[in-house]
Amino acid sequence: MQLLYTKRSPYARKVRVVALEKGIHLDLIDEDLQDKSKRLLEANPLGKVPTLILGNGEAIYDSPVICQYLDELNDKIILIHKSGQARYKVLKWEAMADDLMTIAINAYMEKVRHPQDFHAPFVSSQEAAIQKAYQFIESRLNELSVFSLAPVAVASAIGYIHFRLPHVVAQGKLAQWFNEFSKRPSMAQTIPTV
Ligand SMILES: N[C@@H](CCC(=O)N[C@@H](CS)C(=O)NCC(=O)O)C(=O)O
Repeated sequence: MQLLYTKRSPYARKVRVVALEKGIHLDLIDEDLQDKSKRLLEANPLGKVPTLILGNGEAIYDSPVICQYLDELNDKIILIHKSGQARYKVLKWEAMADDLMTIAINAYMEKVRHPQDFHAPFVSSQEAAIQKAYQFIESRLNELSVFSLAPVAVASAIGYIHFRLPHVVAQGKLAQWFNEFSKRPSMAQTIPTV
């Protein structure tokens, strides 16, 4: 299986961590999002990463769907409970973490696109949303103490914020949790880089 990805993408990081934890080999194909490959544009109508291409050529996206696909490939370690309340709890955490990634990307990109005249109220509102999410996560760290896709998604989001918005880093107990979780080899191998 091939994973079209970038080393920066937090959504792709989540997928890569899932694959590493489950011992699933992915051929990583680094995409240039400023000059998308024909392969990416043919595989995914929106040209987004991550996109997974199966051996038979079928493409799978987006990251939540890829994570579910990979999780069902083997039982080495289960990251998404198979059914019931526990399953929806994990998926809800993932949804929140994915939106946190999107908020961070939007805040970062606004400054990249308009370095001289970025929309300061927009950036401030996005950064305030990140702080609010930090408080929410810190108050529920017990829900992230058992390994699943939930902490993987949350840590991938925080890792991206630390990478792109270093003035909005997590503090206190949340920082401690993040630093500890980041010691997992799957996390250490997927630290975002340009
Ligand atoms: N909902 C998608 C979001 C993926 C996404 O937005 N990826 C970004 C990179 S981090 C991307 O491909 N951007 C390029 C573009 O939108 O043209 C997922 O979870 O996979």
